[in-house]
Amino acid sequence: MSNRTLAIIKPDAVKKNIIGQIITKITEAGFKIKAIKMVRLTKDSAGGFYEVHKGRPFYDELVSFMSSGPCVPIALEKENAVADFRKLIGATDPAKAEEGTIRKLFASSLGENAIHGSDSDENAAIEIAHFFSRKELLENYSS
Ligand code: IDP
Ligand code: MG
Repeated sequence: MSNRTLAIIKPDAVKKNIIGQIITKITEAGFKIKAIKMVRLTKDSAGGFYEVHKGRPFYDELVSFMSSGPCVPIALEKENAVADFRKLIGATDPAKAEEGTIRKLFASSLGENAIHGSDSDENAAIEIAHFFSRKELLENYSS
C-alpha cells in the first residue's frame, strides 16, 4: 500500500476560481500537500500524461481541455492515498458521483470534471514524476 497520489485541479476549476474550495476539501479529508504548482500544459505534455487513453474517442477533446488553461498538480500524502482520494473525488461523470464528492460539488461535465486522481500506486508514482522533480519533493519532506 502506497501513501502517495497525484491530484490535478483541472482547467475548468481553475477558471471558476475554486482552487481554494477544492484544496479545503482535500486537506479536510486528511491529505497532506507534499508539493504543489500551477502550470499550463502544452498539448504534448497533456497528451503524454494521458497516454493510456490514446485512441479512445475522447482523447483529443481531453488533451485540448487539459491544455486550455492553467491547472494545479498536487502531490498528496495519506495512508491508503490512492483509494481514499478516488473516493473523495467521486465517479468520473459528476452525474453519477456520490453526494459530497469533489466532482459532485464542482465538476461541470464528464469531460470537464474539476479534478484528477491517480488510479493505482504504480501510476501515482509515474504521475507525480511527470510534474515534480525528486528535489522538489525532497525539499518538501520536512516531516
Ligand atoms: P478518471 O479521471 O475518473 O480516472 P478516466 O476514465 O481515466 O477517468 O478518464 C480520464 C479523463 O478523461 C476523465 O477524468 C475525463 O476528464 C475525460 N473523459 C473520460 N471519459 C470521457 C468521455 O466519455 N467523454 C469526454 N471526456 C471523458
Ligand atoms: Mg483515470
